[in-house]
Amino acid sequence: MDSFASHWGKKEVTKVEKCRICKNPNLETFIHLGPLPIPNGFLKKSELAFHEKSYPLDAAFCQKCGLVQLAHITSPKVMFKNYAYVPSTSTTMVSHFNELSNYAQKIAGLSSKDLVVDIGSNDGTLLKSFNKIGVKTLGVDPATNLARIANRQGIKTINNYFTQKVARQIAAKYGLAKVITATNVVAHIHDLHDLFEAIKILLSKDSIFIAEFPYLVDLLEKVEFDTIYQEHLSYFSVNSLLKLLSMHHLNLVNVQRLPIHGGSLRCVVKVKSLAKGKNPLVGRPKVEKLLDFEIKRGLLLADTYFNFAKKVENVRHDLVSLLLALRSKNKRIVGYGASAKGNIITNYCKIGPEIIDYIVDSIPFKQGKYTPGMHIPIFKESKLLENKPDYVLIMAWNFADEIIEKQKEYRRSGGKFILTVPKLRIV
Ligand code: DWN
Repeated sequence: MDSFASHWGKKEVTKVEKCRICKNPNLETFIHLGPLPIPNGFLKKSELAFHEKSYPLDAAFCQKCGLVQLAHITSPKVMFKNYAYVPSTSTTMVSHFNELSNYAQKIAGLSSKDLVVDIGSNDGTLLKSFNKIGVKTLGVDPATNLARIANRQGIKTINNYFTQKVARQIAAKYGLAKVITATNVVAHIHDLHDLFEAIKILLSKDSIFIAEFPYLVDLLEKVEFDTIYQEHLSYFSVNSLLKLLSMHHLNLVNVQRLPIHGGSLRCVVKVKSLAKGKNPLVGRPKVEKLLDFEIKRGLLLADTYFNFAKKVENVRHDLVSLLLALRSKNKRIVGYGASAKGNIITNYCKIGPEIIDYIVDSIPFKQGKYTPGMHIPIFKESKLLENKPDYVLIMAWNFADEIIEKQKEYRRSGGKFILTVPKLRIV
């Protein structure tokens, strides 16, 4: 039985006894947001009457390797078997993935004989961009509903978790990958050592692994506490990532900050001891620069995280006060984007249907359902102009520009948007 199955079995929650990267047993928990329902646990009306499980949600800091990580982890089976996150519904995401595939082609020199493997390939949106370039692609994703969508669209997808066992099966059947991608999935995986050994099985000396994940500095600086939830097990800095890669003889050859998802890192990784000069990859100065930046920002100090926890309390207080003040003036407020982070905000701040009348969302799977915990009804986006509420709390702030542009008619009619990141404001 591989490490994945042996770890979980029937358990739904496990306390993290030691750091996921360096095995340090002295993790310092700095924030308690839960217990809360899992943030993608949308409910049908018929399910509202039943007991809804909540799961621990607390984050800890490892002084030894710098990794910020959840102090309890919830079984992937609870979270990912039928998954509600679909990037293809956002033009921001589609254009981001097109840029990523072009970037990968440029630095890896992809041709039609090359294989690209996407870990956590979701509905195949990223692999579609690679297909346009004309390379062979293969997705791996544990969400049965999403793998089915991808396969139906001709994006070959293995419906499973990406483990060493699956990597060996892929290598035997399809050969090694020229590029492996993992966008917003590395932070979701508990056994990072199994993950990187599995990645190495598929990497040749000329291959590259490109990972994108939210950047810890952005989370701290913009108080993006609503991105701390049961799906996100790790919150990476360059410092903690380097510690992890060095344990697997992997090199971080380039890193860049991206604005996507409230601030992310794009990391280019290669197998160590590569022939010099073979790849036009930018050198490591960017890595060193970000490492220095992180030290200056206090990312190696526990106090930084305890101070962050105090800022989160302030955000909760200020947001709830604003919403209650608007309601006291009989203003109607709705939400926009039934996102995982939105469900953290509503559950942590106890913002229910008595404050937010409903939420509009573009994803058909979510429309007609209710949010986990607070049970706020979700409708199609068209309800906004039909109903014309006074205020819209954007709960998918990472797509605020796209949403405000899409709803300029609502704004022209006098509607106002409430944004929480990077600071609480009405636009
Ligand atoms: O890591 C993850 C991030 C990348 O995405 C996943 N674990 C889960 C997921 O988090 P999320 O649910 O907060 O994802 P989104 O994509 O930020 O959620 C956006 C929500 O907003 C979706 O439900 C779709 C909706 N939306 C909309 O209604 N109209 C989005 C856009 C752009 C729109 O125009």
